[in-house]
Amino acid sequence: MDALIVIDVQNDFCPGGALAVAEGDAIIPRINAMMADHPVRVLTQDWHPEGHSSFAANHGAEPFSMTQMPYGPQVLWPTHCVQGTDGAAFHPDLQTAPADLILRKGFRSAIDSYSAFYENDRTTPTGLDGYLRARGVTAVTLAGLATDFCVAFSALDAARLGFDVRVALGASRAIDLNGSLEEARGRMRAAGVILED
Ligand code: VGL
Ligand code: ZN
Repeated sequence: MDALIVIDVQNDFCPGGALAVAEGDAIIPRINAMMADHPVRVLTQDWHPEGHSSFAANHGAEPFSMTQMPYGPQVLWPTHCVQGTDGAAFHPDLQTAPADLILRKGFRSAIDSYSAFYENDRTTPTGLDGYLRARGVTAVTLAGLATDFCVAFSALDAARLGFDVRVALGASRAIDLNGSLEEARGRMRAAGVILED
C-alpha cells in the first residue's frame, strides 16, 4: 500500500512567510489532486517552540549561518513555524480534510527535525515508521517543502527504513542553500529514491 506524505506546506514556507521558499504555494493544486490517488495520506507540520535551538535569533547569529550541535552541524534558520502561530498553520489552500494523520515535528527545543521519521540526531523517532507499518504501507510518495531539506531527509530515512520511495519533484520546491538542492538530489538518487516530475 502506498502513502502520500506531504511535507510542511505551511504559511512560513510560502511566499510572504518567515522562511519563504520560492513558489512554495505553486505546488498546492498538484498536492491536493495527488491526495485522491493514495489510500494513506499524511501531512507533516514543522512545529517549533519559541526557544528552538535551530533559530538564529536564539544564538545571536545571522540566519542561514552554521552552528555545531551535539548531533552535528546545523543551519541556523530565521524564526519560523512557532507553535500556534499563523506562520505554523497549513497554507489555507491546502486541503487538510483528506489527511489521515497530521504529524508534528521539531517540537523538542534541543533538536531540529527535518525528516518526518527521525529528528536531526538521526535516532529520535517521530513514530511515523510505526504508524505506516501498522497500516500496511510499503511504499511512500513524498512532496512538499522544502525539497532539499525536509523532503530529502524524509526520503532518505524512508529508503533506509526499507520503504519504496518516490519524490514528486514537480510537487515540491527547494530552499537551495549553497548547492543544497543538487546535493540532495544526488543523495536521494544514490539511496535508490525515484525522482519523478
Ligand atoms: C524546513 C528548514 C527548517 C523544511 C524546516 O521544511 O524543509 N527547513 N525547518
Ligand atoms: Zn523548522
